[in-house]
Amino acid sequence: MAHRTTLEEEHPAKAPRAAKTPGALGTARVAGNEDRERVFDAFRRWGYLEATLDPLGFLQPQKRPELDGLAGEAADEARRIYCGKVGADFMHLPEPERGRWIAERMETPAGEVDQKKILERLIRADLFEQVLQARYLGTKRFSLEGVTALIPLLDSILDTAGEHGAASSIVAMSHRGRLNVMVHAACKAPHEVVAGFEDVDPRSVLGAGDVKYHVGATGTYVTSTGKEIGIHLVSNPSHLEAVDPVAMGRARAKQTRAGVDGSQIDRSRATLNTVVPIVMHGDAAFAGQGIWAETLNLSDLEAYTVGGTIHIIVNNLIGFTTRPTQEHSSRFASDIAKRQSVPIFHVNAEDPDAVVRIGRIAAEYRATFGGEVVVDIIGYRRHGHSEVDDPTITQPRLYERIKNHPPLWKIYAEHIGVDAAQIAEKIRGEYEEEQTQARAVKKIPQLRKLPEYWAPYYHGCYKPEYEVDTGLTREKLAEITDGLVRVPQGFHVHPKIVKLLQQRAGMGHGKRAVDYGFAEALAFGSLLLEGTPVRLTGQDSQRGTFNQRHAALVDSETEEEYLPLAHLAPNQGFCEIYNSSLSEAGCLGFEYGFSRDYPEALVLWEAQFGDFANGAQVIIDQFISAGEDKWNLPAGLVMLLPHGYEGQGPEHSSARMERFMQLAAEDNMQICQPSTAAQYFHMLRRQARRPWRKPLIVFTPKSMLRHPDASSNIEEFTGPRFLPIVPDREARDAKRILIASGKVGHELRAERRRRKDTSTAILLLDQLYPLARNEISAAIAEHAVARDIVWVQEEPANMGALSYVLPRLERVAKSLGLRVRSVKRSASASPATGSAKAHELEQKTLLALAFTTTSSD
Ligand SMILES: Cc1ncc(C[n+]2csc(CCOP(=O)(O)OP(=O)(O)O)c2C)c(N)n1
Repeated sequence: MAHRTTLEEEHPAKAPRAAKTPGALGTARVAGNEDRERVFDAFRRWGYLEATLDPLGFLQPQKRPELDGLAGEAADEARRIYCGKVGADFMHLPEPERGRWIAERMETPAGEVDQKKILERLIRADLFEQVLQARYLGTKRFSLEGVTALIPLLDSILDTAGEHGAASSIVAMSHRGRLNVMVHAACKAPHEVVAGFEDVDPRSVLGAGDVKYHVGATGTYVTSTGKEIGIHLVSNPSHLEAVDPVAMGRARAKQTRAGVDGSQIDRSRATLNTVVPIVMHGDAAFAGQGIWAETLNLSDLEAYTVGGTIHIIVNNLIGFTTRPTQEHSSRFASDIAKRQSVPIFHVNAEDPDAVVRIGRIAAEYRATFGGEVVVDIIGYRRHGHSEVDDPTITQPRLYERIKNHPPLWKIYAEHIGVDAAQIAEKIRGEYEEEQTQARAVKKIPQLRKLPEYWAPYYHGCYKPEYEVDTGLTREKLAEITDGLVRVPQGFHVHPKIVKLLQQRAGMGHGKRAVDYGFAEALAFGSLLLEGTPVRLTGQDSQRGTFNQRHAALVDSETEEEYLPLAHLAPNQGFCEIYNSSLSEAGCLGFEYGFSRDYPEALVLWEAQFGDFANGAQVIIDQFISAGEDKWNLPAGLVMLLPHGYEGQGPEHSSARMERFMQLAAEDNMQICQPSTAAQYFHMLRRQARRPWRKPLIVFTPKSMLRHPDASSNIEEFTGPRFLPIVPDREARDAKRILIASGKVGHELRAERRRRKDTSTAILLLDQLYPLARNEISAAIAEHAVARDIVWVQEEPANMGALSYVLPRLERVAKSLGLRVRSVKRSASASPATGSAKAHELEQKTLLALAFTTTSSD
């Protein structure tokens, strides 16, 4: 039988999840008050289920046996408070003081609200949409109508946040009501926003730019007491919820800027309250999207906390054509937030006074406890998913009801006894005038601008003048080394780490070759001493997945942590190196966001193995790769992706290099695979010291981390620079030139030694994008008698850098009169074999072929 739901049957008897902390809140325990308290506690716990939350009445109150039969003065009062137009769902909070605080707020009579102002805002929110509807029929704008109380809700949150010290707010949201928010919260001039509908200058955005309901906006909101709050509406892709971690990372960066003093960061409540993150969600997306669940889990972690985000679910009880019974296995879309200490306030969107009150409580809660809070504002969607969509096909009864339902401002005007017709006409006139102005606009206005801390940096296409030298003197390297191997008095160092520190001391003083782990520490240490902050996060990144980093030393008796990099000198840059939660999309999105607002810092995210980065594909595709092209927004984030075929199976080998190569265009990113420790050092320093800010994708080694062939002599750290291609000065009279990147290049060199081959040159391509054609030409031209060029990669033919590199190498080779062939594994659906022995066989064959393939094959 087909699944059928009648409207009234929706959410039949889905039991809410059991609360985590049963028991009374313990407020006002005066003798004789116990009964009253018991009654109140029952309503505090279950009342939200009986609240009247849906203006159209589809989401029926759910009767609870615990509240059945409770009568008397206390029960009446508690019912009025907890089962009205607000459903406060907070008894799952494990901290009793938070619960008490909320109960007290709920049980104290609501303060005055400015009803005239609320009415005006509701009219504005509605008529802004209507003027657009009248003028741009058949154009998508994702109207807010049905949940216009969002605008007074934002007013209330911002006004309250202002009282608690907010100087700016990072605001993220999807399509629904975005243009409305741009005008009424980010306070952009309506004609600038409306100009997006005119599409006046298509040539300026050929192949680039984004649709109007995705672009960001910066503006200034003035609170009811005249305080200015900078609003940063974050640009976002269509991918719902993908912006959540980005907004959080941006907020963290801005809070860090507000609290930083040299190497120290003040994260007091007062500092965190200066930047307030507000994230708006659709109900279907909130319940369904994993990236949001990952982001929520970051909220109370030291590495990520922003002192609480205020979440608003703009809940129209529908997702495109899908009703809630098909969207979430819970009564409310918001229930996922209950897994953490997050209060949820459901509020009927047609009680604007209650909405405003809840906005105030939510913002106060965040300012007081530094925790996440959810406001689930429940209304409806007046039109189809977009305005060109006919919703009567899928929800005929719902839309019949909506058709006859007056706009909120009319209901509210009547409720407060005001004749709003004149105000409405005046406001309509204003927006029509703005619309006329929009038609005169010749060029689509920039709704946002980069903050001033971006002024020293460039983006766009690469220019050689951006290059800088990255070498350091031996003395400087020795000085950094001494700082890196120093531990505080009384700190108990693990015996293995004692040895490691001794070896590192030897490396930095030129007594033994420097490996990758220490090369990285030298790069970070040097940058920190130059004042560049360093922030690195990833799974197990403090120690390093391959036991290579040891950035945080652990006291073997107390488990206390010590970061030598954070204690090099009093006036150094701040250093944050954290183990991340086990998330890719959430954590990578966060660091992208952080890098967007901290161009002075070297910001790195590390995958456990590069292959896992595709869990964050949406962040890679939508932000890192395309962010500059769509929104003209630069970022200097570094992604570290362990790579290399070492017999560890299909998910621990490839890092999906082909995906990054395919995304590369218009100098949107850099893709590197440094072949030696010194190359890694120069590449990291270049990324921070060069004024050009671009994402940097790095394929990092695994087995080569400590391999002598990839280690570097200390002299190589003295300079001058990173080489995009490492030439071969060993092979004389080479007839064949092998070009490879990463570990396989070293294996080819070892194979050459084994074969005592003197007729093969091996070039290591350390920068795959942008491809340095001149340097490649020059490195090839050093081998004048060579006839063949062979690209060698470990990946199958349909993967790796081959599709990108080969045609470009062919062009270079052609100009030199040479031919290019390639050696690779056969095309395969899976990146690598699961058998270590099969891997060995394959690898042997690959190396042999590289030395035997000829142009006549
Ligand atoms: C990740 C992702 N999947 C699918 C879509 C296509 N899509 C656009 S809007 C929408 C429904 C969203 O519903 P909801 O979150 O409730 O927001 P509303 O539009 O109702 O405000 C869908 C499925 C998308 N934009 N992003």
